[in-house]
Amino acid sequence: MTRGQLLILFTVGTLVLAVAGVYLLAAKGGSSPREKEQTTMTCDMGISAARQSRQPTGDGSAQSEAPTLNLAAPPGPASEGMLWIPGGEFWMGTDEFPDAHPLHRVYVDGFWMDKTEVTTAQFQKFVNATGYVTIAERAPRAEDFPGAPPENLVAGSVVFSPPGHPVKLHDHFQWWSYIKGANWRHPEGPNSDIAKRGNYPVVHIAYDDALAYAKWAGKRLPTEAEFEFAQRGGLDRKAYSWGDEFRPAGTIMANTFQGHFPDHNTVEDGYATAAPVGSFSPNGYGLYDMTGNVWEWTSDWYRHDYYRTLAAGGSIVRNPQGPPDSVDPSEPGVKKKVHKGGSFLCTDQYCSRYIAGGRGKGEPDTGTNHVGFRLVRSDQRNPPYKAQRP
Ligand SMILES: [Ca+2]
Repeated sequence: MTRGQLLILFTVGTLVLAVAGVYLLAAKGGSSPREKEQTTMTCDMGISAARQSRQPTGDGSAQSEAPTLNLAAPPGPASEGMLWIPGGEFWMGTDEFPDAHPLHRVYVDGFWMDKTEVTTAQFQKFVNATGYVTIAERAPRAEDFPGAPPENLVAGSVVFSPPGHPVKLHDHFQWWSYIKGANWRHPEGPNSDIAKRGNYPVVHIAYDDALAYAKWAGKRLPTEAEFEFAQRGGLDRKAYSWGDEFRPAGTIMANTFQGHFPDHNTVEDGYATAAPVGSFSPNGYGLYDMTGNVWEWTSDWYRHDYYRTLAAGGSIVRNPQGPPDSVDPSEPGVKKKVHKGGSFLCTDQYCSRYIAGGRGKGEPDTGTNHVGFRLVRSDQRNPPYKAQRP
C-alpha cells in the first residue's frame, strides 16, 4: 500500500473510510490481482500459517554461536534520551518469513540510540526551530502522481480506517484510506489533534521528514542491522524483544492488536492506536517499544532477497547498510525502505512482522498513522554511515 496508489485509485476521504470492494491493480505496479494476492499473502499471512511453512535453519551449534556483545564501556556520557548499544555479533533474521530468511551472522559497531520513538513534542521543537513542513502537509503534485484525479491532489496522509465487518485479508485497501488533512498534527484527520499527545510517537512521517529531523538533531536513522541488534536486547534468536513468550505470566509487553483484524480491536492492551512512548516495559538494553506501537524507519532499502544474498557470502557481515536498490515482488516498481519493530496493528492473525527479525517496508513518501521513527548516533571512533536517500 502506498500513498500514490490511494491517491490514484480511490476517492480521497475526509474522515470516513472510502474504499472500493474490488481489488485493483497498483498504479505503479504491474502484477495481476492473483499474483499480487499471492505475494502479499506470503508476507502477511500471519505467524501461525508462516510457521507451518517455515524452513529449518539447520544449525547445530547454537550454543557456541550465541551473540557476542562488545565489552568496551560506553565511549562517553549519554546524550539526553539516548542509550549506549554495545554492538557485537548476532544472528539476524528469522525463519518465520521468506524475506527474513535465512538467519545470518552480522556484526555491528556500538552506537547510541534514542530510548524511545521520537515524540510529537520533540518533533514540535524541530518544526518550531526550522519551520519544516512535512510531506503530508504539502499538496501532492500532479506530475508526481500521473493519473490521479485533480480533486485527490490535496495534502493528507494514509490513516487506518477499519471496516465495520470482517473482510478478506489479502486486500489492504479495505482498511487504509488517504485522509485529507491527516498529518503529524492531526493523526486521524482534521478533527483529531495532538494537544494531549506530546508523549506519543510522532506519526505520518515520510522518510525525508525523518532525515530532516535527524539532520537538525545531529543524529541519523539506524540501519536495519542496528535496529535489529538493539531490538533483540542482548537475547539470541528470541521471537520478541523480551523473549519467546508473547505474554510472559500473562503480562502484556507491547502495544499490538487484539481481537479480529481489522474490524474488531478488543484493545486488551489499552490502546487502539499509538500509545505514549514508554507505556510498556523496556527491553534488555533499556529501549522502549522496540516491538509494537509504531513501525520505525531504517536507512536500508528493502529487497526481499537481501538476506539470502548476505548469507550466500558465507562470512560474518560487518555493519551491513542494505542493498543498493529496492525490490519488492508484491509491488514491482515501488522502491521501499525497511521498517522495523511492528505497530499497534500487528497481530498473530495478520502482519506478524513485529517479531524480532521480522521486516516491514514502505515507500519513502508514505507516512501513515502507524509509522514513526527513532534515531541513533555513531560512536565518534567509528566512521559514520552514509545515509541512503530515496
Ligand atoms: Ca493495542
